[in-house]
Amino acid sequence: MFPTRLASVAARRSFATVAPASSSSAHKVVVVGAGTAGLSIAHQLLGTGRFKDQDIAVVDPAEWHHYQPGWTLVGGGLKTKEELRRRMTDLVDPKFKFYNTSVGSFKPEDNAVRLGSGQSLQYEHLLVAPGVKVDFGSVSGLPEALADAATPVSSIYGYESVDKLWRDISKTSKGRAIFTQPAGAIKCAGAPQKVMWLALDHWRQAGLYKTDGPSDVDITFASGLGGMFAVPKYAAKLEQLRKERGVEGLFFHDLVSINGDKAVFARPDGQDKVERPFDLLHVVPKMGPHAFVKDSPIANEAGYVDVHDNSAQHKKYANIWSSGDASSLPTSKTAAAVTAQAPVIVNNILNTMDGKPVENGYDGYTSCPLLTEYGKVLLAEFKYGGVPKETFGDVFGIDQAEPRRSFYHLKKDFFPWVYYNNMVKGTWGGPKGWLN
Ligand code: UQ1
Repeated sequence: MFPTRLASVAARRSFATVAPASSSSAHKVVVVGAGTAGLSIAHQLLGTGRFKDQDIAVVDPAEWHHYQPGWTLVGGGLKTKEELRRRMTDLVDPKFKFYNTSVGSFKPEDNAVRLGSGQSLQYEHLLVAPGVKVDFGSVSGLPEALADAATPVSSIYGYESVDKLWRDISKTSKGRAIFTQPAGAIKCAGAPQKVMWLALDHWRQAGLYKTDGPSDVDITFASGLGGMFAVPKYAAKLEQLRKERGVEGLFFHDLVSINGDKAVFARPDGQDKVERPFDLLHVVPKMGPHAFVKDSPIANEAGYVDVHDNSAQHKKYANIWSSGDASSLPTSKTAAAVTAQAPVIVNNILNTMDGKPVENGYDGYTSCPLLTEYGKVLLAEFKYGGVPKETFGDVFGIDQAEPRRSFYHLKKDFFPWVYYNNMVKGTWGGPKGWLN
């Protein structure tokens, strides 16, 4: 009797692990990506109480989830990269089926996603939120320079190199520091200058940087774009700061390669390339959609998931939704944008399940808490069209283009806290406060 019982336990165990793929491959909602958008929306859906265990599947190959808005703080020596990450398995609710693997391809005509493992998942609704790829290869010589601890070349846009910038800033006591920003869409368009403002403040406090005369360290902001920021109201303030602080602005200078201690920039309209020597170089590479999104039937021409601007519903497939950096939503790529997109998408998925119309509730809200020095942040908040939509301006009648200490504490202390305690758990609505 004893051996039989053991045998039956063993049999059950092996059944559990070798169960045929089809038995667990149909879900009400499949969420691709367990980043800010994927986790917020998946947990908000679960929180409605309308889903049973395993009704929702989450797909992501990563072992770690990173609070990337905090990486500017790592660049400025204010936080460690380790304190900003969590294990995926600690963030994904056990009521989800978690496929800790990559996506191979989308089969929207069959309502299916094929995983990298070969398994197929059927869905009633699909949320596509895998983010964008940071293309370190877009600047020739960059991968090699980042990997070499002896070069003064860093990038806060990758876990491996995010802490190299602060080492370089602390080591630098003279010479030319160049901070770049590429042409094209990137995550958090303010980050390339946030780290520059912190570096400037650090050197200023160390007596190495003077805004009103010759300095030991000189600073250049080299951008592939035409100005400091895309929204006129905040661009004006940031351009004023740049001039007041004596930072050189090289606009329409798009970094294309690193040759030893020289940075090479492409110029528009067939103008000759510009070469600049540096003693410190902070690089922001180009970014773009992952190949499995770009080369799929759900992408637009640019490679982003082709959704309506105000509902996030796919333009061709009514049961596909997209949020965050991978979506075609024409706003800037931030976690703050996701706070406003998530409740709209959750409502729209439920409405569609109930045969009700979708709401066009997303107005393009996004935000950029822009560090301008240690202790101060300019809190840019805006919607589609670059129109300011200021949470505190509207309540307290203040001008958020003015850098403030209170905004600094929001950025450095409150947002990282509320992110892991509430946002990824589906209970944070950004400017709307706590949900439920
Ligand atoms: C926000 O909710 C959030 O997420 C936690 C951020 O972190 C990245 C932000 O930068 C911003 C601006 C918000 C929006 C919230 C308020 C209160 C303005």
